[in-house]
Amino acid sequence: MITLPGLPAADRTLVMGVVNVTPDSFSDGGRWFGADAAIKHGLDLVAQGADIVDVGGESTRPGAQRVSEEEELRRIAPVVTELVRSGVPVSIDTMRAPVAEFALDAGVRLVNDVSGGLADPQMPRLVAGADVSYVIVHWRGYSHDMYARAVYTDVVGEVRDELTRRIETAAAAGVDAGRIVVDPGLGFGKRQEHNWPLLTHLPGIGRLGGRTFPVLVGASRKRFLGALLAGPDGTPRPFDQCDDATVAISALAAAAGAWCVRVHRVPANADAVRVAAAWREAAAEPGRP
Ligand code: PMM
Repeated sequence: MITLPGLPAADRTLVMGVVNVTPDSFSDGGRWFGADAAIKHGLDLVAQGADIVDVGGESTRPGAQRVSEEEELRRIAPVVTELVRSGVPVSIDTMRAPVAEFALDAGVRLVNDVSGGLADPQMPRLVAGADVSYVIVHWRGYSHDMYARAVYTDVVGEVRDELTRRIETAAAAGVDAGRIVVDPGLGFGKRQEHNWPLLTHLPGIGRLGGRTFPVLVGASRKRFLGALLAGPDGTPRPFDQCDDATVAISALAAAAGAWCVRVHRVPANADAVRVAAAWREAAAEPGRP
């Protein structure tokens, strides 16, 4: 397993628990909107086995409109500050450099930029100047019209090419390639049928430009799972009934060598990554036919 400086190290895939401090997030919007509830939820996720807690103040659910920078900061500031103070390894989920800057000053260990540096060109330079890792997510545009950009002839190849360009931009701004994590951006400018080949090609998603990057997978409660599990009349399964499917993806992604899975419900996913680690270890034993 790849180890990143300043982040938890384990001989298994890491589990990132999600704290969305938003009234309208795709999968848990509104539940942790107040700072106190969000802080408690972050601490609970750690107690349940999360290795990292990802705090976000802007919803990226399909169709979502942007919030102002002031509002995003107001939402995340007390949560990031208190979780860092409690010793939690915190990741900041933001596309805005000023929000990331606040979080970096507060002591977060990872910047999770779902736009991969496209939304705010200042982001890579900011990260380069900080002693942290940087998640570059594949993204083609803001949520309000992201499905218009979901046009691919070879989704795996195009995502790899576009991630490679984002990595080059980040490296040119001074980001250490050894601190970069890549993420195929499931659901971001992708229709249902685009997500599955990305999942089945995870090792290739991480092998870019002659280097191997750690891969983060964020499948938790996403629409493509609801669509997969639709009822007989075609009604998608509600997102909060997709946690078992998320666990299945975590096990498969971890068995394929993912560095980390980003999930809303931690306990069963924490078990799944341990099952996968045992699976990988047994599979790697020499001498078997
Ligand atoms: N997905 C969401 C938010 N942040 N970050 C990364 N690195 N990867 C993702 O797939 C991702 C993310 C949207 O999910 P949510 O609003 O349901 O938490």
